[in-house]
Amino acid sequence: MQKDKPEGHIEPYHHAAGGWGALKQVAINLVREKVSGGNFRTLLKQNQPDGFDCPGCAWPDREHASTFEFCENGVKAVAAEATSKRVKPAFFAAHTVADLLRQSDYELEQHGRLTDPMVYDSASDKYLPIAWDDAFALIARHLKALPDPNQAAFYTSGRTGNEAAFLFQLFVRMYGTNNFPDCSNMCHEPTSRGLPGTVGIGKGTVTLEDFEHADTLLIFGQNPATNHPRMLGELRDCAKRGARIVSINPLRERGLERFTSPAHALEMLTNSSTAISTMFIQPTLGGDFALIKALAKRLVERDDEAMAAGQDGLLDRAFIAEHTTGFDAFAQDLRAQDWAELVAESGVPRARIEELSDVYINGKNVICTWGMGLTQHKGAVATIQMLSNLMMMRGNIGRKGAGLCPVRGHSNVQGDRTMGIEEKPTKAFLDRLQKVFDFEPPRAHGYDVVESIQAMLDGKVKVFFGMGGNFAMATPDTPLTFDALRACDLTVHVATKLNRSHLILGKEALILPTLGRTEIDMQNGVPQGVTVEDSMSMVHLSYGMNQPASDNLLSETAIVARMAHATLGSDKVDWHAYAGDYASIRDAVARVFDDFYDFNARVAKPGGFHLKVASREREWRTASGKAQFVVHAVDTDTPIHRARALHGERLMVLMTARSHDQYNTTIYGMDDRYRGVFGLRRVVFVNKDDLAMLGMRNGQYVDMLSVWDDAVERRAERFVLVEYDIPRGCLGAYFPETNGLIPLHSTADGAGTPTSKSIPVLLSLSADQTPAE
Ligand SMILES: Nc1nc2c(c(=O)[nH]1)N[C@H]1C(S)=C(S)[C@@H](COP(=O)(O)OP(=O)(O)OC[C@H]3O[C@@H](n4cnc5c(=O)[nH]c(N)nc54)[C@H](O)[C@@H]3O)O[C@H]1N2
Ligand SMILES: Nc1nc2c(c(=O)[nH]1)N[C@H]1C(S)=C(S)[C@@H](COP(=O)(O)OP(=O)(O)OC[C@H]3O[C@@H](n4cnc5c(=O)[nH]c(N)nc54)[C@H](O)[C@@H]3O)O[C@H]1N2
Ligand SMILES: [Mo]
Repeated sequence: MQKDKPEGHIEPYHHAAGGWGALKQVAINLVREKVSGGNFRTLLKQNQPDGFDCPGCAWPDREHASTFEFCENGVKAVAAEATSKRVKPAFFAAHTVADLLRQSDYELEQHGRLTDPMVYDSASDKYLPIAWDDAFALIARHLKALPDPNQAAFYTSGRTGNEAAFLFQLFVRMYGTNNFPDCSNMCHEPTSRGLPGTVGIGKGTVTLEDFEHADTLLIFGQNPATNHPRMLGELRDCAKRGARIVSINPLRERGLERFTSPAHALEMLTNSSTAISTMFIQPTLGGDFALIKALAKRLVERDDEAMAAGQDGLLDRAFIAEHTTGFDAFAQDLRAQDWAELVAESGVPRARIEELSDVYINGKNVICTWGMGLTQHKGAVATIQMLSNLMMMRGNIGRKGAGLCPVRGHSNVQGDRTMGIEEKPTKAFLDRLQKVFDFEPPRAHGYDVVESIQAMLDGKVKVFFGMGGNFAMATPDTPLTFDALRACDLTVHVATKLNRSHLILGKEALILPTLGRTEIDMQNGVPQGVTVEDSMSMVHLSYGMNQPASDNLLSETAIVARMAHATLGSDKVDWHAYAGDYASIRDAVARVFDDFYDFNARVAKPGGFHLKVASREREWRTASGKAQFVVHAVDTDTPIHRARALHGERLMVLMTARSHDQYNTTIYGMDDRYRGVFGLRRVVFVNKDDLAMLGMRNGQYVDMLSVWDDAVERRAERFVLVEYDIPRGCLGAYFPETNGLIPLHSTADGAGTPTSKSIPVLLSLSADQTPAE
């Protein structure tokens, strides 16, 4: 799908992350997007107390800081929204959908901002303009015609602000379903499902202030130089203070090694940099569970030795006694655990495990952070629970300078969940909604992302509504997902920019263009602010600064309100009143969620407020009222194990991750600077010794065939082999080009997250070895 540019080349990156290279890229992006002078100023307001929240990632800001928070990829996200390029009705008049389908994801993105609501016309195979009221009438007609509300699914991507998300879930539940597939199903779902079983709540326990007091940081499965660049600034400060930072990542990410802070003039002028990671551990893909269990086992063993020698133990016995249950069974399981299995499954030699264990034990205040490297695996829930166990053993939860830090993706993915975008809502939440809004909410659990796709394939879901995102490309099993969407009676996408999902049509289809967070959202003549919740549970209010990309855009909140009015009428809820004054939505939120008391008053304060996370306060919302140690065995019967048993060492495990120039499915450019890849996306990183074993050479083209227990053939073709510092048996490539290799049914146990980072594949040389044009 993605056409590689002829100038594609590989050139190892030897500099620090950040620095002048990042500044240069900022300038390039502003020019490329033709961002005008007025909108330049927007950038200075990014993450400022009186500005807007960055639509890039969910990393928090220091007090919504007083200094300019610089971030290359935040600028890219803003520039992409503030672009002066437009996709007008004339554009659609000039292109059939079949034409547009031939364009790459990169090309589709480059056309600019959507300006008008459009409806698909099958006679001409084109999108035609439609009046907003007609669009809502069309949606209402379809929704009202469904014999069962569960035949509709309502997707949310994580940029949607709290106000729109709250109103959206209220509408959908009043309509009658809990079918809320959302991007977190593909992202941190294992965190949200795993942590409640150990510490009672599926959120992180730290705030930025804790980073000032941590002496040890373990960074699991994350590439912050690309995906959370502002996190590097925080890590830099930790490193300067002498904190130990360990990266645990199969791929030796250059961006985790050294960082030049663009916010510090001296570092920039002297071209100096700060070393970030003092230690780099490279487990095999999916080996983290065994590695973390090994650290826990080593800790118990050393504690047993110390106690036998009459010394102080190494466990936080007071914490364990007062706050936890299940420790004895957990420790017994660790003592009985075979070392050889842990070493083999983690891919980390015993001596390295012991070194890492020493770092953990010597840390007085330890923070563990993690990203997609832990969550997108079959055993992700168990891995996250094991990490929680490890932290609990030394009381590293609910204490200053220590704690659990899942690093979320989309800027409001955590807030959307808090607002009730949840296919498995709790009874308490539904009861409350029922009381406040006087209706009978649906009680049956709804479909997540993968289940929604299956339901569409089975004819059980006929209407798909996407609040943002790019459902067709972000999800696994691409050809099947396309079939699923095409089987719908109606597909609707609320979007800022054109993407492939808009071209994978149900029998009828709509594109509804919306305001971005950087734009002024005027309702009844009053500019409205929206709130978001970041990865550390800070809730803040933000106002757009730019003129809207078109006069014919509606805010997401207005879209929900008008769709709700058209479908349900306004007898029970005055949708227009809510959409006319977002503060009134916040008042409703406060009536539904106790933790949002005085919402409007508290969020008016610059920087907002911290939403209570009970586990941070050592209040355990588990069944026992205590934090729970959970026993898990190493899983040695996974699709990977089974495929390896069949194919031996030629079976490789592939992970799919982000390049530096993409935002999920949005391709901003063709480079991955820190990994030294330029002008190419179809690359596959491979270990040198595996190349020799396979009889292949760096630079050759290969096809990937994924090997699952079903009989379906899933292939991805013509990827360039790039020799890289990655463990043997492991491969890395970018998504979404590789999503077709992942079957719908391969998901994380207990979370439903596609296993995007453990795909068993076989490589073969492509028939055509001539370089791309
Ligand atoms: N610029 C930019 N920013 C973004 C995004 C973007 O696409 N572009 N996406 C946003 C979103 S939605 C999200 S969820 C986050 C994602 O941010 P990350 O969590 O950093 O996501 P990935 O790029 O998928 O890469 C994860 C890292 O995990 C490592 N990894 C892969 N498999 C394993 C494993 O088995 N074990 C370990 N220990 N490591 C492993 C990879 O080498 C890689 O360094 O970023 C958010 N921010
Ligand atoms: N193989 C593989 N697959 C993955 C992953 C992986 O690591 N590997 N990562 C997964 C993860 S972590 C995630 S979060 C998902 C992401 O899945 P999604 O959230 O569905 O995808 P995005 O690419 O972030 O969506 C981009 C689109 O959102 C629209 N958009 C942007 N801003 C706004 C806005 O303010 N409002 C509205 N309404 N629309 C807007 C634009 O039209 C843009 O084209 O992908 C998942 N898929
Ligand atoms: Mo994500």
